[in-house]
Amino acid sequence: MFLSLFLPKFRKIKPKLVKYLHFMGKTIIISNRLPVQLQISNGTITAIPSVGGLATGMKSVHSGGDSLWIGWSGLTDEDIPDELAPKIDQALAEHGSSKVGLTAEEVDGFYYGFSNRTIWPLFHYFLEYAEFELNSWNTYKAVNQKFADAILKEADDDDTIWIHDYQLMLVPQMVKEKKPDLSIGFFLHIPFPSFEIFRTLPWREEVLLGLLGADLIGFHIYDYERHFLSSVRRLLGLEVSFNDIYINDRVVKVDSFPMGIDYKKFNGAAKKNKENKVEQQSELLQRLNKHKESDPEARFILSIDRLDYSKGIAKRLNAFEYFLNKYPQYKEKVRLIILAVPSRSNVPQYQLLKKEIDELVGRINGELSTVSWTPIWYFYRSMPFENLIDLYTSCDIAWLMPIRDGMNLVAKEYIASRIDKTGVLILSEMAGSANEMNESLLINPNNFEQIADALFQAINMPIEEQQERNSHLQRRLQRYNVEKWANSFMNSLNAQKDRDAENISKQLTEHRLVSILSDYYKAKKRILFLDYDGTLADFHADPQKAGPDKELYHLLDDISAQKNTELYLVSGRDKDTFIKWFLPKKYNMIVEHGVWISQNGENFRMLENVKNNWMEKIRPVLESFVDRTPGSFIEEKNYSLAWHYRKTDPDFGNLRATELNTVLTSLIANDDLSVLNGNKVMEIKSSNVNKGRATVRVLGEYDYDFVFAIGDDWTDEFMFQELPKSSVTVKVGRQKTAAKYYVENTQKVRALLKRFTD
Ligand code: GDG
Repeated sequence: MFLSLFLPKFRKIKPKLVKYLHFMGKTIIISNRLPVQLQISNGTITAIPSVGGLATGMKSVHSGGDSLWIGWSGLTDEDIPDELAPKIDQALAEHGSSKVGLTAEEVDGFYYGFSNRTIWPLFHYFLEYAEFELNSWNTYKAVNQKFADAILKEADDDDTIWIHDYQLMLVPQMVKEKKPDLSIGFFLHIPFPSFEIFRTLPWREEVLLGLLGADLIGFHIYDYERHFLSSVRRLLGLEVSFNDIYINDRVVKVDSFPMGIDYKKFNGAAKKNKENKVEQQSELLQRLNKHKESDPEARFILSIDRLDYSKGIAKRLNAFEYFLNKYPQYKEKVRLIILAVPSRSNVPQYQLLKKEIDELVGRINGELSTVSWTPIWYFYRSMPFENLIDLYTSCDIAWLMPIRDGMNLVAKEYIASRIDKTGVLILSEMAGSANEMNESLLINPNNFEQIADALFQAINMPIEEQQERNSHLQRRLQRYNVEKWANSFMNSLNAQKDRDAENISKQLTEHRLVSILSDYYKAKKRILFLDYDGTLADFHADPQKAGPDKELYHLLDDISAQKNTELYLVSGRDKDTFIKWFLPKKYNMIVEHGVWISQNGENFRMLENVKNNWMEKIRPVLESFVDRTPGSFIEEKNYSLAWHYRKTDPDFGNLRATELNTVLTSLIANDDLSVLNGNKVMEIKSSNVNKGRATVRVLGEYDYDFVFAIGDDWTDEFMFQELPKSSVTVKVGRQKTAAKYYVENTQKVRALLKRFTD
C-alpha cells in the first residue's frame, strides 16, 4: 500500500523521552514503512515527511498526546554506512519515528517475498500468482519478530499499539505474548478473502493466531470482517458471538471501519487550484486546458492507480477499446489519461504487467490515433500532489476499475476535488469504497457491455444529475473523513480496554479465592453445585463418550469426603448416563436440568412432576433438521429432547439453530415447554424445569452457610440468578453472565476445586 505517501506530523520528541512525558500511556503506530523518506547526500541525512492520508488521521488521534511510529526506513542495513547510522536515528527521532533495521535479504524474503508474492495475490483473489515458499515464510516470521521486539523495547503496559497491514500480521500475537496488558489494535488495509481462498495458505492457522493477538481487528468493510470470522470459526474452531471472538481467556473484537480521506485537503487544494492565475498554473494544467479549449466537446477520462494487477489497468485499456468500437462517435472526442504509479518493480509479476500495459497502450494508440487525436495519454511515474489535483479537477470522468481493492482512496479524492460538484465517477463494484459510493456508476470490471454503457452514460449525464449525485457523495466523505476513521478505531480500541477491565474485575484472582476459601473453611454447612460438561470435563464431539477420568473421580471423592460438605452434580444429561458414571460413587446428582434427583447413592426420583407426551409432536421436527443438517443428532432424554449441532459446519449449524428456534417457538406456543439454547445444543423441555429451580429446592432442605455454583453455559445462568445473593457463583469462560466470577477453562475449574480439599 501507499504508506510511504503518508505523512506524520509528530512532535519533535526523542522516542525514548516520549514515555516519560506521558502519564496516560503513549500511542505506538507500526507499519512496514515509516512515514518519512530518508535522503543521503554528501554524508548528510535528511528526513522528509511523506504525504498521505493515514498520517493525517493519525495526527488527529495524537493531537493531545505523544506518539511513536515504528517501521522500516526504506534503506537496507547495507545501504547505511556505519558512521551515518546514529545520524539516521536522530533524524527519524525528530519526526517521532524509530526504525526497524532490515538487511537486503530480509527485505527480499519478507516484503518482496511473502508479503507481495503470497499474501497480496492471495488476499486479492489472484490465486494463480500466489507462491508458497517456505523460505519467504520463515523470513516473514523473523522480520515480524523484529518489529515485535522493537515495540516491546519501547512499550509500557499502559500504551496503546496500532499495527497496520498485511506485512505485519504476526506482530499482534508476538507482542501480546510478552506483554498481555498492552492494548493492541490491528487494521488490514487490503481485503480479507473468503475462507475458500484463505484456506489454501499453508500457514493459515499461524496467520489467524498472529492477528488474534490484537484486542481489536479492523477491516474496511463488513464483507472482509465476515470472511475473517468465518475462517476463524472454521480453521481454529473458536467460538464467535456476533463480532466477538473468544480465545483462551480473551475476547477479541472484530469490526469494520471504512477509511476516509482528508477531505479538506483535497477540496481546499482544488479551490486554490481554481483561483490560480494562468501563470501560476502547472504546465500540466495549462496543457490540459488548451486541449479543452480547442474542442469544448472533448472529454477527459481519468484512471489513477499504482501499477498493480489488482487495479485492472490492462482490463481498462481493453474495455476502452471496446467502448470506442461500440460507440465510434466518441473517437477523436474522448481521451483516457492513465497515471500508473511504479510499484514493487522487483516482483516479476509486476514487470510482466508493466510490459503488458506498455504494449497495450502502444497497440491501441497505434491502431486508433489520428493526426489530431491520441486516445490514451499514459504516464508511468509518480506525480507531485499539485499535479494530482490538476488531474482530478480537469477530468470529466474518473474511471476506477480495480479487479479487487481493499478500499480505493483515489475514488474518494476525485469526488472531494470536484468543487462545483460536476464530474462522474465510474467505480468497480470490487472496490471497498463501492459500498459507500452508491451514487457513482457502479460496474462489474468483467462486463465490457456494461462498462461501455456506463462510459456512454457518464459522457451524456446532465450537469444537474452529476451535481445531485456528487452532493450526496461529498456530504458523506466530508463527514466520515480520515480523522473520524482513526478516531473511531481508537475509541473502539479503548472501549475494548474498558470491557477488559470490567472482565478483570470479575476474574477469580488468587486474592479473591483466598477470601472465598476462608469463608468455606469457616462455614458450618456447605453445598457445592457443579455442572458437568464444559465445567468439570471438556466437550467431546460425541457426548456419550465423554466419560469422567480418574483425576476427576479423585477430585470429587476428596470433596465429598469433607465433613459438612454436600456436593451436587447438576447436569442437563440423561439419568442413565449419570447412573452409569456416578451412582456407584454415591455423589448427589440432579439431572435433566432438574427433573431427577439422586441423593447419597439412592435411586433417582422425580424432583418435578413433568410430562413427556409432547415429544411425539416435536421429535419429527427435530428429525427433519437432522436429515438436513449433516453432523447434527438428537439426544432423547426421559423428559426432554436435545438437538446437538457441535459437529456441524459452524455457520451452517448456527443458521439451522436459528431456523429451528423459530419453528419451535411457534409450535410450542400453547404448551408449557421452553427451548434452552445451550452450548451448541438446543433442548426442549418443560418450562417449570431448570437448574435454578432445582438447586433452590435442594437448598431448602438444610440451613447452608456456604453455597457455591459453577457452570459454563446458558442453562447454568438459572442457578446463578436464582441462588441466594451471598452464594459464590462462577462462570467458566468469559461470556456475559450473572455469575460473580469467572475462570477460563476446565483445567482452571479443577485447580479451583482442588483448593477446597487442601
Ligand atoms: C492500499 C489498498 C486502500 C496515487 N498516485 C499518486 C499519488 N497517489 C495516492 C492517491 C491515494 C493513494 O496514493 C493510493 O491509495 P489507494 O487507496 O487508491 O490504493 P493503494 O495504494 O493500493 O492502497 C487500498 C489503501 O491501502 C488504504 O487503506 O484503499 O485498497 O490497496 O491517496 O492520492 N499521490 C501522489 N502522486 C501520485 O502520482 N502525490
